[in-house]
Amino acid sequence: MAEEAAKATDPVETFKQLILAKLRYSVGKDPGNAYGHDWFEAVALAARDHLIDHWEDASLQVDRQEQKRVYYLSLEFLIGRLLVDNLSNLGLLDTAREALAQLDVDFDQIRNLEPDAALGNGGLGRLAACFMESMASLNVAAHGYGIRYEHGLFRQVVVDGWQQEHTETWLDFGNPWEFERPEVSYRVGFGGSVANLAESSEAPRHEWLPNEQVRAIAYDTPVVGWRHSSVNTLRLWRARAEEDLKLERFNAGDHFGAVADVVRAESISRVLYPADSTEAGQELRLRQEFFFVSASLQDLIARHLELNLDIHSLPDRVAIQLNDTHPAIAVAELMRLLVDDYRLEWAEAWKLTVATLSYTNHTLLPEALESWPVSLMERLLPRHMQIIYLINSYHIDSLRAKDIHDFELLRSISLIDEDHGRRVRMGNLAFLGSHSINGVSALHTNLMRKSVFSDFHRLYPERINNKTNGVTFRRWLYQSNPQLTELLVSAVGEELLDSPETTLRKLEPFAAKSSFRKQFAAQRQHAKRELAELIRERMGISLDTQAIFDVQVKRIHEYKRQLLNLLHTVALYQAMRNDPATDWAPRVKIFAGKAAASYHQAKLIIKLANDISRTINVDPTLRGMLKVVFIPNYNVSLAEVIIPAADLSEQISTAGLEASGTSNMKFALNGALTIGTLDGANVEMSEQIGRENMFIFGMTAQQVAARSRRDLNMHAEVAASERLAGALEAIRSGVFSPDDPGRYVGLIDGLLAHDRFLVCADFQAYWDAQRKVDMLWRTPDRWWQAAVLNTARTGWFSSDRTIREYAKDIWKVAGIDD
Ligand code: B1N
Repeated sequence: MAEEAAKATDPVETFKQLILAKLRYSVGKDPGNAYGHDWFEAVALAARDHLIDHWEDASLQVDRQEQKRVYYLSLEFLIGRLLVDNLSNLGLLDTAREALAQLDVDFDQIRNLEPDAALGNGGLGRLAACFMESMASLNVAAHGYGIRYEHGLFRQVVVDGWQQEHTETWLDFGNPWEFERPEVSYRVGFGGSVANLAESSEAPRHEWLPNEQVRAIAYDTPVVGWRHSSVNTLRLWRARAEEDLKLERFNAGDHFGAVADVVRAESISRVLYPADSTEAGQELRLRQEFFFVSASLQDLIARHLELNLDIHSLPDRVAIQLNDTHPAIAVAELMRLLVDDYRLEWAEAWKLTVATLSYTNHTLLPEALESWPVSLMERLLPRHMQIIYLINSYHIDSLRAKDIHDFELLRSISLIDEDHGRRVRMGNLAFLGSHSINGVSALHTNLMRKSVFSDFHRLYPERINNKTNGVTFRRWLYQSNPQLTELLVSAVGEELLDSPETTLRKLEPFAAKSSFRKQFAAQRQHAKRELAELIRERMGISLDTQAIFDVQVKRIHEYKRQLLNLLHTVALYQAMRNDPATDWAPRVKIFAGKAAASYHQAKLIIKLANDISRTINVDPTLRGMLKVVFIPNYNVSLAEVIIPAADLSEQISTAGLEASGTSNMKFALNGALTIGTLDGANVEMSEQIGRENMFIFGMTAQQVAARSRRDLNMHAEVAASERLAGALEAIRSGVFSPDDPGRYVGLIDGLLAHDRFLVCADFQAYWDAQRKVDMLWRTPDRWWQAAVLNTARTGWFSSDRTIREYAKDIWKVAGIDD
């Protein structure tokens, strides 16, 4: 009897019974005939029950305490897998592991069956996911709003060294984390005309009469904070046609025409645009942007009014953060709702809009700044186009009233670009409609003040502020690197788990302890063996885990300079071959990342990495001193395996072009040393970690800016460096592409003639920095001392710190946990 009673209160036993119940009644299987995925689903559903209990409480509490709510509008949420994240934040990870073990199921096998939710391209989308987790952990009452893409970022397959894109199908087996809310649905209009309803004596009144309506259906995913502090909601919208079938057409025999509207409407939430730091620029993209913005604004206003609050109090209870300009149409849509639907005076509506909205800029690259042709806007969103014209003219009037008449200034801050075929500048719209505009690292914010928004900054000097990015340590340390976490906890105590930002610093003295350094290095060995095993399984390449694991994983983009890394690889290869007797530090060069499908140069760089890998890996003269691997299909779950295994983190963008970077922080947190330029958040990392514990090289942003655009011919640089010339010539002449010797002629000649990203100009400095890497590697005491200090001094880059700053400075939300 006592045994029975003990069993009933044993959490492992309770969780086990819950899993079995889910398996039987929700999945419809018995343990005897369940597949791995069935078990995954049963465990996820069991975890979800626990989430729900906390979820309801959290929402009621927000209303009772009259807390201000934060709405994070983002076209991307790069979430990855959720099982371990949720279990570990609920404090159920060990319980679940043990319960499954008792059922003879291997937890580590089933966790890998969860598909990645890849609803984002790269850093911007992953930042949104880290922020959602941090907001829940800090008890900020927040909703994420985005699109529930049926297909996330494409699956990258590498065939004969070339990238191919395949549709990603994360929803094939359903999604146990989400709740469909068919009752939460809004109409979103497109096209049509604008009616003027005013009687002659009244003020003008307008009504938009769209000629197309699409339904937005809500899908909610609970987001639980650390130690289930609170549970927030990620609400993603799916597009549906108003009518499933035009029966009249169908009966008339037009079977395709009968569903044409369905296809047109539902294409809005079909697929994520695979553009990262480049403009997507197509009509469907604008439809996606307006679709999710309109549904989200309607939803949050409805929630506000349901609490019996007045529309005038919107900014007191609501803060809306625009993640880049992708949701910038919110400025015009909120104005339309306030003026046309809620009948507010223009001036009052404008005051509320600016007080409610704030905007984060993530890039200064001119090719990434969004603008839409006026003609497209007029056709798709005629009322919004009118409103944009009105905002623009009221703004210009207000400046003239302040005696500002400078034509060039007025031209540069205009919402309409008149020079490139009349386009609406979404950055300017977002700036003007927001009370706060922030950059994502100190350098980036300063450059924003000096470049894209310099004129706005002169007019509104208080608006631009900096919020340096951060990453959630729960995912990027505790979950992805449990061995290191355990070691850190053994050194500085359990406190690390709850307040890593302060506790990590206590690790500093351990950097001087040889026994601790050895344990730190042993942990790295463990992670390297796991990665090597993955690479052997997937690619048949075996690696020496004693070699430096030198890693560059991120989107493939010219400004990120994977090409610089490849030139170094080739130059190192040639040096090793010429001088095999030298005691070279063995290296494994690891690359991964996706290229936008239409970005030909980036795809050629992937091919080059694969060509170089193919040649070098089989060269017997190297005796395994150098290996090159390009791991296909980089995504969040692969990052979780790669980052803990890195010795060297490559953050080598042309200075001034990477707004922040966030993988740089994840690598340093896990103890990798950074080789990098003074770009983005690398600058602040070097301040926190100490330049002596990193390998900083190359031109500064100032030097890059000073180099004239006409002066990008690199023949002088190449003539001055035999090493660089040798590497370029080997690639150009087909050493790595004997099957197609001319493959890289254009690439290399282009680089010599016009090296926009200054690859050649930084080559020598990069080479020298890499030799310092070799030297430090040969003195393990010093290497591991620096590695420990990297981990110890990265606490500031927690996204909890970032979110606290947003909460205090921008959203003005009170009472969050410290
Ligand atoms: O945002 C990250 C930064 O850490 C990176 O430095 C920055 O490159 C990245 C258009 C973008 N900027 N712009 C984009 C993404 C998708 C798209 O369609 C632009 N991504 C970034 C987080 O701050």
